[in-house]
Amino acid sequence: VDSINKWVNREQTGTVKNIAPDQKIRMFMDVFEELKSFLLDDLKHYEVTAEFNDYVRQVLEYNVPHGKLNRGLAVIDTLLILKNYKVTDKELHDAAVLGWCIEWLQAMFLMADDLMDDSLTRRGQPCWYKLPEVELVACNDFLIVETQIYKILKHYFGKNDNFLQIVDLFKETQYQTEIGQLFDLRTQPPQNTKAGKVDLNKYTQNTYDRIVKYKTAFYSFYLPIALGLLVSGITNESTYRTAEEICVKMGVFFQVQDDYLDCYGDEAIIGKVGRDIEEAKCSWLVVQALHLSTPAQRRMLQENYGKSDPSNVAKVKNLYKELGVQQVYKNYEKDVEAELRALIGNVTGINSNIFTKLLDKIVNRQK
Ligand code: DMA
Ligand code: MG
Ligand code: MG
Ligand code: MG
Repeated sequence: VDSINKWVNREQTGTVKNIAPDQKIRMFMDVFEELKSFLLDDLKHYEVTAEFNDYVRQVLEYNVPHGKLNRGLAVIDTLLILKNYKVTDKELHDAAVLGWCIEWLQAMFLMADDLMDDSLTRRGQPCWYKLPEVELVACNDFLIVETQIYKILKHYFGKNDNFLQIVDLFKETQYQTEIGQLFDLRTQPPQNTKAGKVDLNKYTQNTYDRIVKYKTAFYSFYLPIALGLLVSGITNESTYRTAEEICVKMGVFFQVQDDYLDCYGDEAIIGKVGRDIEEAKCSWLVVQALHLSTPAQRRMLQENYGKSDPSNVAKVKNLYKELGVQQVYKNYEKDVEAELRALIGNVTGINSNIFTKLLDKIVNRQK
């Protein structure tokens, strides 16, 4: 809580007047340092030597803080909006700690996801498992990162009445995401029989919607808002259900953007190399392409989708171009933004800016 005063401008009344975005990020990073110190210090209870303490430090520094931090910061924004910027240091600090727990969860999922997706880079650096000194040890590393979420929660919230509720929310969200990853990974063909085994019949809109709702929407959108509601002291169930409905829609939109950027994004900006075509992912793009394809075009996809050879990938991208998939995306983006703004406009009983703030961050995103 001490670190909070450094970055918050206060009126004499003690309420927060204003937090500039860069100030907010600096404060958030201060809390990261605090959590990292807590966890590394706590390792002394496990007979961890300096060498291994340093390894855990590297795991954290490499994997946790380098993203956009949208999810973590959304907890703070939700608190500030719901409390009309009248918050205590304790509330802000709690929101920052819970925000970081989402970033820890995200780090854990990405470390595992990159290994399973055969990815090369993440956030502008090699994937953790790609480091020669790491490789499959990454599996234990992401388990450590996951358990640290619960070490943090116990340390900061263990004596709170709502401790069990917080833990259950994290575990439930984690399970939803894992189920989503199961859908994702078992819709693509198994790694070792990839060539020629792509089953295009699986790549339907329904299947797509189910995959991305579970693998992305809950942890990326519902969890930050739900934690923001929780630190703001909101307990009525109907608010959480409204939030879930909007957040799931927004989360699906976010993953459609991720799929779009995988093919059309700038690697230098998104910080990762797109591999959805090579991996035969049930991507939004291939679902749209199949929907628009003639039987001949479908055969052509069958021949080329899910192969690593650049000439096969180029043929798939060419077909997307022929079918105007990019324009389909632009239309979808406009439609879903309008639909979400209408849905948010109908929210009653709570300041709907908590949703607008999230939506504004992702509309037209390039990364
Ligand atoms: C991301 O799906 C989902 C989780 C739970 C990490 P993805 O594989 O499309 O993500 P990315 O493109 O970032 O690897
Ligand atoms: Mg991936
Ligand atoms: Mg994946
Ligand atoms: Mg992706």
